[in-house]
Amino acid sequence: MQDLKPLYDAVLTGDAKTAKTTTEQALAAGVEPLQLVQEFMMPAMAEVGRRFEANEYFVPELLLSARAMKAALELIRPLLVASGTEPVGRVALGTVKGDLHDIGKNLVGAMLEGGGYEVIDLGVNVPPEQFVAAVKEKKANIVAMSALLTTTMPAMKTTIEALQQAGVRQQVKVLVGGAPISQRYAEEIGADGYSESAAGAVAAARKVCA
Ligand code: B12
Repeated sequence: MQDLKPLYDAVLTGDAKTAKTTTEQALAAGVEPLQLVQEFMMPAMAEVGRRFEANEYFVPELLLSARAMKAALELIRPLLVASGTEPVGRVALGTVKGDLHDIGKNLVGAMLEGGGYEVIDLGVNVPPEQFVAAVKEKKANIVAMSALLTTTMPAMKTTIEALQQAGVRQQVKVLVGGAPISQRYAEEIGADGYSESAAGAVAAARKVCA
């Protein structure tokens, strides 16, 4: 198999151009898209996080790495998405209020689409009212929230409360995820499902809707 360490290095060093060309070459050579994400891109992002924590990387490096990851993901995303089938459910997906991290959310969205769900991507920094509106107006039957900051985790609870207050909590299932989230936290705030990975998000969606 082709040496894919350059993809890992490109994400780690924030080299979007190389991330894109290596991904293109790997896909052309028949490497599984998910393998690129799980074995090279995500470990590189994890190392970026470690360096940030160790004060070896700062916000500009994070941004460059995020941009490189996005460039590669743009090529991979369409390949994860299934085509032509009736959606098995409609998901309102967003990163909660105050939080701008969207790499994980985008991956979750692509996997859910690949799993046959219609995804309404509300973007980042999504206030509770916007999730409520998506349920009411777009008839989403799953609300999927992502949070990457310990300071924005409580916005998940606030959103669940807003769904309750709007009288729509019973008609939706709520999924939560993101690096600081755990099964225990999901249960604590009254979410219906949790997964630590994008692949697991599809299984979680199926489970809560079963
Ligand atoms: C890239 C990055 C950024 C980029 C984000 C770019 C972008 N477009 O997303 C930028 C530079 C903007 C950024 C900014 C900040 N960041 Co930042 N960032 C990261 C970093 C390095 C990687 C995150 C990432 O993309 N991971 C890769 C993806 C694929 O993983 P993931 O998001 O966890 O998603 C997976 C799962 O969690 C799950 N999942 C995710 N969402 C969902 C949802 C559902 C429903 C389900 C089921 C599953 C699921 O599936 C995904 C795929 O498997 C992390 C470190 C880390 N290791 O996580 C820090 C990190 C999250 N950031 C951190 C911080 C502190 C910040 C800033 C406050 C820095 C600052 N001083 O300004 C700001 C906050 C800005 C804001 N208001 O949001 C801290 C958070 C600490 C904490 N405990 O809260 C971290 C942990 C770094 C650290 N170790 O200190 N950041």
